[in-house]
Amino acid sequence: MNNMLTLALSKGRIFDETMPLLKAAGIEVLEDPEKSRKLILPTNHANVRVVLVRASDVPTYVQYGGADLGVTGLDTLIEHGTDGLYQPLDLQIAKCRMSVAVRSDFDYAAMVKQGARLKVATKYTTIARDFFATKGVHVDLVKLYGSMELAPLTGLADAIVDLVSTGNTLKANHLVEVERIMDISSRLVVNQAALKMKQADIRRIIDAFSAALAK
Ligand code: PRT
Ligand code: MG
Repeated sequence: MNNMLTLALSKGRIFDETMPLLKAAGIEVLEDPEKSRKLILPTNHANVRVVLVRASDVPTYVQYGGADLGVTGLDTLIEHGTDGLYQPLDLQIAKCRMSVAVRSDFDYAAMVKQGARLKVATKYTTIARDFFATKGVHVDLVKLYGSMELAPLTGLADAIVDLVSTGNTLKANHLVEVERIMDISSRLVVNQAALKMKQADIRRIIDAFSAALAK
């Protein structure tokens, strides 16, 4: 088991968009996570396996060595912190942006100019706190775990900080994007001890991924 290489992925867009990169590295996952209930998926390499974890658990698995490497959104990585994680590559997948959104009838610019205290609901409290601190805007943060769009509609908050891709979810809930905080994509993260112990195998994957990205 000691030469086993374990890659942590989350189901959905990260799994789907990592597959072509793995293929470029000669690695093929032998089971479809949408059809199987297995959490450990074998590959065509006896010493490479994929473990399926919640997106927000990927950095934890890699940090503590439950997986040697993983793929995680920059949003998740910032919120978790980068201790013990080597980040060799921006994989340019699962792209979106982190934005501030408000109800279309809320005058965000005026509130910010007046130095008002904004109530902001988000799952991304670290990113939100840093962003508004840099702007010098006073905020009360309300931590949520999902459906952020509902917060301004129910009076729970004035604004949300959330990921936006097409913008369709905001539009469907009569919210408008008023600031773009940062562009988001997914990163390859590697356990720092594994990087030393399994250097050749991990290097091979990093090199194959970066060659595929350069195309
Ligand atoms: O869904 P679950 O609770 O299991 O976990 P998760 O939401 O953390 O995982 P997942 O797989 O949904 O997201 C994994 C990563 O994909 C995130 O950490 C981001 O880095 C990235 N990503 C890229 C996105 C999106 N695009 C995205 N659109 N993550 C979430 N969304 C959400 C967005 O917040 C909005 O509510 O999808 C909804 C639809 O977006 P629109 O703008 O296209 O309507
Ligand atoms: Mg999701």
